[in-house]
Amino acid sequence: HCGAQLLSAALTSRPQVQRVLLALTPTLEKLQEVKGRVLEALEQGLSRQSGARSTMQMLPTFICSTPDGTGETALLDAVPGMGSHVRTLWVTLTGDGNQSPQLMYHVFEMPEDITQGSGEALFDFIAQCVKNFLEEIGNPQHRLPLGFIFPFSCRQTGLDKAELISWSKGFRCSDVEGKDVVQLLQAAISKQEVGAVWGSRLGGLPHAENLMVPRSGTNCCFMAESHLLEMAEVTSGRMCVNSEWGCLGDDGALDDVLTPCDHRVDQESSNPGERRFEKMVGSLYLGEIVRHAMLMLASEQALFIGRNTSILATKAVLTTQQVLEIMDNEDGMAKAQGILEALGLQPSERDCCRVQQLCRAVVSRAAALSAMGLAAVLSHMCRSRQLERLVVNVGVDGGLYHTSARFGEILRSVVGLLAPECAANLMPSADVSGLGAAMVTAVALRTVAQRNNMERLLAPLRLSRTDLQRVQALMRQEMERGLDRERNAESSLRMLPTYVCHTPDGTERGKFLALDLGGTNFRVLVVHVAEDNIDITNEIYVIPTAVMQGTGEALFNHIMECIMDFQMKQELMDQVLPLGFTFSFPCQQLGLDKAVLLNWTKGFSASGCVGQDVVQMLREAAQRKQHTALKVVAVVNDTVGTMMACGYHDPKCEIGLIVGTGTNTCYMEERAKVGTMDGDEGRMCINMEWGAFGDNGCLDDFFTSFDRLVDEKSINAGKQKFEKLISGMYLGEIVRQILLALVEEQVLFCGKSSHKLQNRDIFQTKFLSTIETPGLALVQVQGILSNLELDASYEDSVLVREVCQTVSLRAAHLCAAGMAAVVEKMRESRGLEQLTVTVGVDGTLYKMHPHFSRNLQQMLQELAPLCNVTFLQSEDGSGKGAALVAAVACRGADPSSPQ
Ligand code: 0WK
Ligand code: BGC
Repeated sequence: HCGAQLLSAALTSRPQVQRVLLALTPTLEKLQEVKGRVLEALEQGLSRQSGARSTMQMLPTFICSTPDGTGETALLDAVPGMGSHVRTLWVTLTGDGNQSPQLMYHVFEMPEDITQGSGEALFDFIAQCVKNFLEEIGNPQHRLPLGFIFPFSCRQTGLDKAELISWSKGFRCSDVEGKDVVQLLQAAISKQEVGAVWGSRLGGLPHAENLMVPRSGTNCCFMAESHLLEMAEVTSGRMCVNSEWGCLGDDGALDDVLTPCDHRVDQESSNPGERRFEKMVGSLYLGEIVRHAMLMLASEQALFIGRNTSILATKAVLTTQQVLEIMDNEDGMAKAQGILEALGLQPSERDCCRVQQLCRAVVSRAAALSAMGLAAVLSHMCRSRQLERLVVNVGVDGGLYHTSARFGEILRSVVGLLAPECAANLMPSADVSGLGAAMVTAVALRTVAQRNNMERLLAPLRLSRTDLQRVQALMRQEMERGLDRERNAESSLRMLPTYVCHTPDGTERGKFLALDLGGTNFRVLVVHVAEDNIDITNEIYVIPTAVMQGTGEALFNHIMECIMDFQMKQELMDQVLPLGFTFSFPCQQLGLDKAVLLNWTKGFSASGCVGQDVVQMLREAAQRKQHTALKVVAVVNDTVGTMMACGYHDPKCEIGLIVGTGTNTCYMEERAKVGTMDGDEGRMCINMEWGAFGDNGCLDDFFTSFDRLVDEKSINAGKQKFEKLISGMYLGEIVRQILLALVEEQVLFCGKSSHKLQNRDIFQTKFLSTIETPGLALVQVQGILSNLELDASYEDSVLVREVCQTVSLRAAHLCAAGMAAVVEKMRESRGLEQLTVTVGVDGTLYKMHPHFSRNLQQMLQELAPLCNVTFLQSEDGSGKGAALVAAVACRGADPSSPQ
């Protein structure tokens, strides 16, 4: 309604006055339109390419967190305030949610010439103020972190590194622009031998994500999504961005809002053409705008008619403070009378009324334009966070906001009109800048401490290239030992011959039953291998944990019930189809259809199975069920099944890799290299059982305390060590252990864990895939954490994501190191310069994790550059592979069919 009042006042005035008041009262449509331009400038400013062209510089501040109420610190601030003083503060935060910070401060008047003198003199003056203040507060012995507020536009390259871009607000010190103001103050402080240590450079307000400062100048900062802030090279989380929106319009984008008065204020300013927006809303200029409006109307005989108005040609004769007084509803007219008389203008009542209208129009416009700018920032935040509705606190400081209720009203209401999708809670700030710098320094110290603790805890999980080459060499050594009849027992790799000597050649034919046990799901399949395609029908059955960990008899009974249920449903009860059995556990293969279980893995522990022929156990279960329609012709490991299934489509597929619940690899080895078997013609597929790599201690250097905790609490402690660093059954648990440690160290969730997080396996590996999904809004990460009853802040989500990334990257790299050993072995076994080979791969982790496969392949290329390795994801799982092995077995058994 302020706009309406102004409009009605305008419409009842003399045309000249009308013209000036209307020009100073942009309509809502115009504000909406200009908001669109500001949004464009804002997003342009964020991007590296177009950033330089934008009038919104969007300067990174390297502040990536807002205060969380923890972290006790005593700090020192130095604030060269606007115009004529430096304020030094001693702030103690007591970690009580910053409810009662203790503050002591001293304001040092700054001699006028300092603002126009040398930069060295300015910083020496500030350092002297700090020294005097420390003496005043009794020179505390312990060194204090120092926060420094420098309210001029700077290009920040670190929390404590900022180059002055340009002076403003009347400052003109030489030899500072383009220099790091932190260094300049540091040098001045060292000259003074002051005890204070270093902190940060920008101020803020607790719990507010935006800070808007309609002071002598104007500016706004906000917590932007880091991945949009290309100059900052921080990809996750948020970072406070200093918009420097004072320069809006320097490219002409506000020319349709600027009035002749604004142009005159600009021409008379010390930096014509620059900071046009600031010159319309900053309190340094409002008095000048009104003066020029009065001057213009006086020259058009619409104000102070017949008076000598030459005084109005004098700069700064009307202050913004006076403008605010004249606006006052109660005694504004009297104030106007007094002020204008003091200027010798002998104002009439009408003159006073019109000057009051001008003052109100100029201040209302400043509020409306600030609201338009803030609305653009809020809409950007809402959009960039993919939110329907943004609810945010905005810290507002500045004389204009604090002293003019009308300014605040217009700011609030116009923001609501221009950004209806945002609920912005404007929080007036008392003494914000001093406390703000203290907050920033406290937050900086907290985030630096958190970062250091995070780095220290995660460092053992970050494997270097040398580490990975060592793992590769260890894997190779264990492979050689495993293939050597004499040294096989020393190796943690069993290198089990599988009796599969060929990969499919496309001549396989027939209808087969297949079982696929050992992964996430137990599947029964009927596979029809025809000339031009393979037709598969399958059904997934659950193996309850009680059955997995019960008796062997019960387990195989359960398997038989599933087979019979499937045969029933597929009307196969009367057909005795050859069956291929994918049994994804370490087995000593004694023939294509004979395999003795060596030990269980992946949470299975059914009794009475280890040391038994699993095919025989299945046959006995069939007998117990009087079921005759069962003819097992082949038992294979899931890696072999996967290799065969992919080999059917790509003859170069000679390796099978599983990265799922468990992990393992098989590959086609030269028979001559398999010392544990007779014969040296052709090749033999070797099931490496690489999950057990390191069970003999050769990998212990790479085992972190978290891995040891996961292993100790597993049902097969000391076993499957490599698997426990890589596979889906364990990654979530490793992350959980790390989160517990980070909570312990006060790095996460303000040191508060939850009952749920104490539960084993509560942090599922699929959470890693979700949390690491590119572009996933961190609010969704907070969603996963809140389901674990963890009160996660935004920063917590960023840190949790980093933990997940570190754990999954290590897993992918360890897999790459293992695979590099395999392909290099094959290349050398075959005496090749270059090896070209395909890896058939399956497993939920490999397939579902957003980065695992790429990270694995990239590192493999680096570790095995002489091998050109393609990864082929298996579509129908290893059941198809088992059927193909069965087909080969049947062809072998049929003397009439070609071998
Ligand atoms: C699908 C294969 C199966 C294998 C599984 C491994 O058909 O043989 O065991 O992948 O992945 P997981 O289900 O453990 O994630
Ligand atoms: C088993 C392997 C299997 C792998 C992938 C491991 O735990 O020992 O036989 O290939 O999991 O399923």
